[in-house]
Amino acid sequence: MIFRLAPGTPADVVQELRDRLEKVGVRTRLSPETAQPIFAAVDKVPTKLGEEIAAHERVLETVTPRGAWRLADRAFRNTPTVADVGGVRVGGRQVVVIAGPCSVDAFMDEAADQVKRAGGHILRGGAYKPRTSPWSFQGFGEEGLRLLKSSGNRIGLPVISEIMDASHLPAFIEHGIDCLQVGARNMQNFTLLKAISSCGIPVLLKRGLAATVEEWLYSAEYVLAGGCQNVILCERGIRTFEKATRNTLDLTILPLLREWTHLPVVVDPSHAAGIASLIPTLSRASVAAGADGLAIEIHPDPSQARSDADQALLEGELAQITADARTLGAVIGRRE
Ligand SMILES: [Mn+2]
Repeated sequence: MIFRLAPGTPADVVQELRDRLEKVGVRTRLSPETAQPIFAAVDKVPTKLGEEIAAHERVLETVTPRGAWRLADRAFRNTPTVADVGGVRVGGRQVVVIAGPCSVDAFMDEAADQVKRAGGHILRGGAYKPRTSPWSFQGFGEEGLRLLKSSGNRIGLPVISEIMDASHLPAFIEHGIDCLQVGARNMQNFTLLKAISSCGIPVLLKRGLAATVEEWLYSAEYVLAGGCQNVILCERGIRTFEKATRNTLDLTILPLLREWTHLPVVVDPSHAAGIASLIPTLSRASVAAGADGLAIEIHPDPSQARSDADQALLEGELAQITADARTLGAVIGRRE
């Protein structure tokens, strides 16, 4: 249950109400919301006590979350979360474009220049690659993180890279990676989610290949529960019976997530489609459906990309997508 209190309620009153729950073994968590005090009861609230607290003069309303998540629920914040990724606001008015090569490779610097020229806001690049086949390119590892950050620094953009194992976290911290991407295959790797949740770095959580929205929000709840406020959801296509595309982009859940959670949502049309020519259209559709950002794979010479060559776009195509995102964003009221 989530208790939403009147703006200006003194902290000691909030604490007193929480204490009444804590005393009977109900854990509570305070929202980081500043507009008004909001707290959640993590465990089941005894009916009579719940009614008593709801009747308190400072309690405006009580909300029962749709699932057993608490911190990810829309009611836990007054205004939607805006995640800060190295100074770039994800979830604000601007549609944020995350772009770069699938894997960090010898073209990293050139790709970074293209992302910058094309109007991208965050530079991506995979250093540790979760590949379906063990014989496929596995990434440059820590050296990839160093190259990515060096490119990001040179062009003045924050960087994001996928973390596959908690033992790699010190390297991500040491190289100043601005956002940790948890890939689709690791969405329910709860050990990893717990390990990265308290390091202070924003987390972009991709939806699992066959994960429901509920399962996805529970994973987000793990990261929030560990203390990370800057959580970004990323829809990247789900597995369906359709084989013509790599995955099926599920845009239906975008307006649904707006009702269920306060977390920002970005869309990755590259991995959803797996086919370069489809990505510009899917990008426009994503922005129209309310995406806070787009994650796009590009490569200066797709024929030489070490992974995901079929879905890599060229600089001009990325520039068109960022221009379209700005135009469409304005049409739907996201003026910068
Ligand atoms: Mn990729």
